[in-house]
Amino acid sequence: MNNMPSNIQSSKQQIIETILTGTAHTKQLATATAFAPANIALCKYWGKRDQELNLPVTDSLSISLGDKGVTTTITVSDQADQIILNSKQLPVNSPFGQRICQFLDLVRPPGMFFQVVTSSNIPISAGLASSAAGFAALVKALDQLFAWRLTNQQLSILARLGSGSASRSLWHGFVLWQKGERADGMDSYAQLMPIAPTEWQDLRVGLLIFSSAEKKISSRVAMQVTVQSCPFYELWPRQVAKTLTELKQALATQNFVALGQATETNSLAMHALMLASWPAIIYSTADTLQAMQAVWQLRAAGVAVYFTQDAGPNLKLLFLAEQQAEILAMFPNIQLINPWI
Ligand code: 2P0
Repeated sequence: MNNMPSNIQSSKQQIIETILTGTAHTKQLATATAFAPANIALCKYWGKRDQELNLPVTDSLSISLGDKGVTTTITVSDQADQIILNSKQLPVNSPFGQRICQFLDLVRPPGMFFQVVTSSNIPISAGLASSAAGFAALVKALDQLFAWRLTNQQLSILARLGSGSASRSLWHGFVLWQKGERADGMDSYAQLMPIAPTEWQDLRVGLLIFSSAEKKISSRVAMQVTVQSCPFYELWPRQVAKTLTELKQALATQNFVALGQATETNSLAMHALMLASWPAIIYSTADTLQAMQAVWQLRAAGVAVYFTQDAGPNLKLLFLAEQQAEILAMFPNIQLINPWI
C-alpha cells in the first residue's frame, strides 16, 4: 500500500509522531463520522516552500461554505482498505484512493485496515476544494476513532499533510492559514481569523459551475510549474501581503466593496502568474470569461458582486443577501450558498 518514497513518508511520520505524543489513546472506537466544510480562498495559497509537507510560500485567507462540504465515516476493518466516494467504490490505486490510503498509512497500527465512506454535497474535482473538506473530515473522524482529542490547530497540521487547503477546513467562517517559518511546519496551521469578526451574516457565495470534469493539470503540479517558471513569481508574496491587509481592513469595517475588490484582484493576480509560466496554465474557458464579463456588467449597473477563481474554470461569486435577486436574474443556474448555515 505504501507507495511513497520512504524519506517523504518518514518526514511526515515524524510530524505525526510529534503531534500524537502524549495523546490519550485510551480507547478506540469501531467507527467514527465527521463533517468538514469546503472553503474558498479570498487570498490564495499558490506555491509551496516544501512540496512534501505542503508548506506554503505565503499566508492565505478563506471563507468556509457552511453546510457544503464532506462527511466521512471511517470504520476499522481487518480486510484491505476500502474507499467509497459518493456511494461508488474506488480502486485504492486511483489517484483519490491512493492519496487517502497513503495518509492512512501514516496513522494505522500494524495490520489495521479501514473502510472510508465519503460523501460530498459539493461537486468533486470542480476546483471547489473538495479535497480540502475531504482531508479535514478524515482527520476529524480519525481523531474520534482513536480518541486522540487533538486541538483544531493540531488537526489543521495533520490535514495540511493531506492537502494544503485542508488546513483551513477545520473551522466555519473566515479562516487564516499562517505559513509558518519552521522547516518541520509545526507553526504552519490555520485558525479562525484573529481580531476581525469571524462572521458576516449577509455575505453570500454563489457557484457558477461550467465543468465538473477532472482538471487536466492538478493544482499541485500547477503550483510547482508556476513557482519554477513564472518570471515574476517573486512578486506574489508582496501581492498577498497587500491583499491580506486589505481583507483584514474590509472585514474589520464590514466594507463589502473593499472585500470584493481585494478578493477579485488576488484571484486575477494568481491566474496572471500561471499565464506567464512555462508551459502556460490557463484554467479559464470561454464560459469563464463570459461570466467575468457578466459580473463586470452587473457591477457597472450598480450591483456589488465580485468573483474569485481557483484551479478550474468555475467561478465563485461574492455578494450580499440583499442583491440575490439581481444575481439570480443574471445567473439563473447559480448555486447559492449561505456560509453561515
Ligand atoms: C487555495 N488552491 O488557496 C488555492 C487557490 C487552488 C487555488 O489550495 O497540493 O489541493 O494538496 O496542497 O490545497 C488547491 O490546492 O493543493 C488550492 P495541495 P490544494 O485554495
